[in-house]
Amino acid sequence: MEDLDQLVAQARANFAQSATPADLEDAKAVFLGKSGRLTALMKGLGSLSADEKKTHGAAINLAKQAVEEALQLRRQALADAELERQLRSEAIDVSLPGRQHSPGGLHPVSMTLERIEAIFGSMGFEVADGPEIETDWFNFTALNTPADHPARSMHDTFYVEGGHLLRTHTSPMQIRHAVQHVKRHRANIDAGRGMPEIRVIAPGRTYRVDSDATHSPMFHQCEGLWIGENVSFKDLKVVFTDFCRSFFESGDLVLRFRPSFFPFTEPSAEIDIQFASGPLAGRWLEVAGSGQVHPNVVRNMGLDPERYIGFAFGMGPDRLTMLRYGVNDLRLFFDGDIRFLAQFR
Ligand code: 2U9
Repeated sequence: MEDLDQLVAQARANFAQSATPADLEDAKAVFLGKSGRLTALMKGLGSLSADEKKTHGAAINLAKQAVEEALQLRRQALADAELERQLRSEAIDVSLPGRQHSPGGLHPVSMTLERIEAIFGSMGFEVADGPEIETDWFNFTALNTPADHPARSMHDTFYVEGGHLLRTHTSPMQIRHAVQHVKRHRANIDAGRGMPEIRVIAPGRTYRVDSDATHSPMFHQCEGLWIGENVSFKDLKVVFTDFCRSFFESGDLVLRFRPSFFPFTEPSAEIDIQFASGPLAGRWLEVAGSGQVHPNVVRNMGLDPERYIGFAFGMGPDRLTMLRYGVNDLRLFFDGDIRFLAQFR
């Protein structure tokens, strides 16, 4: 009969060389499978005498137990190794520093828009909203812009299908707000009971065909409008002076109003500011345009310009932000470079 000791030693060697559970199952089959070597020896007992069956059978059983024990030890060893591998691959080194998620922050121009809204809100101004894709009427005609005005030309304005355009200023929102306000109070106005004053700002994105260090195709504007039965240029000077001193946190900042022309205001004036101290001290810096709303525009709101009068202004929040933080290239606001934007967190 085959040397059982050699068989058991061979089985242990094969199991030890089995690197995976599948290899081990193949090695097991060589000894314990249906056509395995130990199974064959058991089948061979049938041809022996009773005494030989007894002694050989016992020896084969002992060998089978040894092979099964070796098989079980190797299975456990492979399972332990696999568990160890998993633990290593999923191990978390708790001594590592946490992942730094840098906190977000508002865009500097958004901070400026919020600041503008808060300051004018404290003076009783509402905040208007409105479409960025506008009609010719609300963007130009309602604002007394002549049919042949250069601003209407393609080289200044982005036109889209159907004769619509990307608004070139936020004035359309002012007109829309005023028209709605007048409609709401039409009965009282016509009955001579008047209406609550229109006091609104209109911040938002505007679009012009232009691009350089101080111009971007998309930029921001904020306009203001105060219409009542007796709102004068003096009121404009007081309101805008208060706004600038609050916005720039400079109580001794001074303004000057320089005569100018806009189709939608008459008289019109550019507004310059001058700081008494700091890096920009002594220089006149243009920050806005303004004027008394043109009678034609008052009429386009649905009001009688003999009875209703007031002022309007327009400023550039991007420019105010550049002045406030000393930024010298407008394009930095729109490049999306976190290294630049993180400075304002
Ligand atoms: C209505 C009536 C009048 C808004 C005004 C300006 C003067 C002005 C620009 C200056 C450069 C905006 O910052 S900028 O891009 N604006 O100069 N805007 S008066 O006048 C209005 C608006 C709405 C119904």
